[in-house]
Amino acid sequence: MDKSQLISLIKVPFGYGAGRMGSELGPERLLRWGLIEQWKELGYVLDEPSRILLKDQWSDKAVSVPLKNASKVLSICTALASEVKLKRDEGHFPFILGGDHSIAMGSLAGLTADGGSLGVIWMDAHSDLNTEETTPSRNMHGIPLAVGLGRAALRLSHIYDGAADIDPSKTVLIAARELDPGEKELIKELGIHCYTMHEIDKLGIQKVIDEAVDITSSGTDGVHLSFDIDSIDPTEAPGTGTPVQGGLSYRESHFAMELLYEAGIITSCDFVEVNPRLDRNNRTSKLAVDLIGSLFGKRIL
Ligand code: 4U7
Ligand code: MN
Ligand code: MN
Ligand code: MN
Repeated sequence: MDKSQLISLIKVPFGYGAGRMGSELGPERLLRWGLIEQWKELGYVLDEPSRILLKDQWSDKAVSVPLKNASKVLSICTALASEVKLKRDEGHFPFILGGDHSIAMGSLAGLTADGGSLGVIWMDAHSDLNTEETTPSRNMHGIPLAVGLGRAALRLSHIYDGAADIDPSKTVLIAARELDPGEKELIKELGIHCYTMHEIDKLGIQKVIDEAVDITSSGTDGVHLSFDIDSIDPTEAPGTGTPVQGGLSYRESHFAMELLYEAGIITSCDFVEVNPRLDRNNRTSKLAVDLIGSLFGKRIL
């Protein structure tokens, strides 16, 4: 991201894809803790106050996807996809603020609709690679990457006309530590680069990010960062619906964002799964704002 490129903040206050509600409160809370002012202090310009996808864009019309709240999720994703595509076509940096992680299907559909090839960095305690067949919860925030890779019955092209599957060899998982059996099989079958917490412990976060940058940026037209706050350890980020022990430390997560800024490869971003209802003293919301700062070049000195 360079400062001449306008940032399009797309707020998606939507939490029906998760098992518990509350992430729909994320966007307003991050704004309250100074997200927009921080961008301005760093020298960025937003293309307009902010875009918001609202209730009237959710539909309850019947759909054939056998998962919880499928029709609401699909309608918000279709609306989001067209917004993301519009902003990308205008040359802006789409920053999608969730909301639960099911909305990433909308981001990916909008980003692939122009036919370019997209690298994806998925920072998450989970891989979000369940399908309609393998999901143990039937929650839609557990499937968006499988949909993005064309491995579920639901496809990105069902969400948005012209959207294309993402190449698994240009996809990297970082911070994974809770994978379901079907997800593990898919990772192996597709050969997805998966840096679990074990690899992060072994190699260090700097090497992991360096490799992820190479994998996702060579031969692609852009790299999308899909950042699930549950990638971070729950001691630092308790305000999320599916916390898992043993996550990224405070500094590892900041360092990762700082390195991604330095690499200069990220062309769009989802920031999801902050649940203010489950938070303690706004710790998670404040950390989220700080991390976004690091991703956009905020430095200690
Ligand atoms: B998140 C889970 F079973 N895998 O499918 C599922 F463990 O977007 C969790 O990464 C999914 O927070 C978590 O429901 C989705 C479960
Ligand atoms: Mn996720
Ligand atoms: Mn997760
Ligand atoms: Mn979650």
